[in-house]
Amino acid sequence: MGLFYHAKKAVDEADVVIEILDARFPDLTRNTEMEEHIQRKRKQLVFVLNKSDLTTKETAEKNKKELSKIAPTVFVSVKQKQGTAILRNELKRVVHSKFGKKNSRHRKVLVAIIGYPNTGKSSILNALTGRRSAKTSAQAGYTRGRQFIKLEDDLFLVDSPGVIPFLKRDDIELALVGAKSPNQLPDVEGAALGILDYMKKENPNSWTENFGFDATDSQEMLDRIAKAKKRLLKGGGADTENTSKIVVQDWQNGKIRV
Ligand SMILES: Nc1nc2c(ncn2[C@@H]2O[C@H](COP(=O)(O)OP(=O)(O)OP(=O)(O)O)[C@@H](O)[C@H]2O)c(=O)[nH]1
Ligand SMILES: [Mg+2]
Repeated sequence: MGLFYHAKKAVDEADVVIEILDARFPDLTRNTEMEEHIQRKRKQLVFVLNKSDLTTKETAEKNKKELSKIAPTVFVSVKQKQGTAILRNELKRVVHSKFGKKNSRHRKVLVAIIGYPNTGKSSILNALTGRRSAKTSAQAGYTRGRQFIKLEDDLFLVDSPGVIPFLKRDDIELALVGAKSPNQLPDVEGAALGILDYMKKENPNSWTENFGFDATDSQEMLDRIAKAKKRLLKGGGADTENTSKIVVQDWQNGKIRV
């Protein structure tokens, strides 16, 4: 069965659905197709803004305020071990308000964890249970099926594969939000240039802050990064292909940021 099958099935089986968003790009990592499905099926939705260590507190707060108009929202950084206790409490609150206190439930309650590839679904599941039950990876598209993991007696978390909406075909955007790894991008150089353009637009000083120098445009910048990293072709020209892979990877890992 395909990845989408498992993600949709996780939603269908669940009582509560947690959608994990990237705190840097909440709008670009929302799967509105899936949200409509969640709404049709009358499942309770909770938003999690993960990787909030890669954004400022102000941005995280602003995004939380916006999303809270739609569904309960919690921001988390698995990396800095922040927000997971709050998320666990929020989850219990939502489950209790839906089913009453534990003893009156009489059946298992399932909480599905869904989201774009690489947003940290499996990491959040592990942070919630305090065990390394789900495998995680910097490679987008790592989780391939559903996995059920016990949080407490009759409360189970369901990990699911990352999915993107069917109509999302923009590789630059998917590279930007980390949903496609460098080896999944036919035009990795285009993606690197797109990321550099995004950085410049968000913060005009970001090239200097991250690389120690500036350039007039992203193509020149990529060339200069290649030379600074000594990524050169045989003839001495810049190896932009390999440099692009590094730029995309470093961006997705948060090693470079705006
Ligand atoms: N900086 C930062 N990185 C994180 C955080 N949470 C997860 N990551 C990293 O993000 C990458 C993806 O994490 P996963 O938990 O595998 O993400 P996923 O959503 O399960 O990914 P798929 O199964 O591929 O859809 C890993 O390299 C994690 O270490 C976070 O809070 N901050
Ligand atoms: Mg996963």
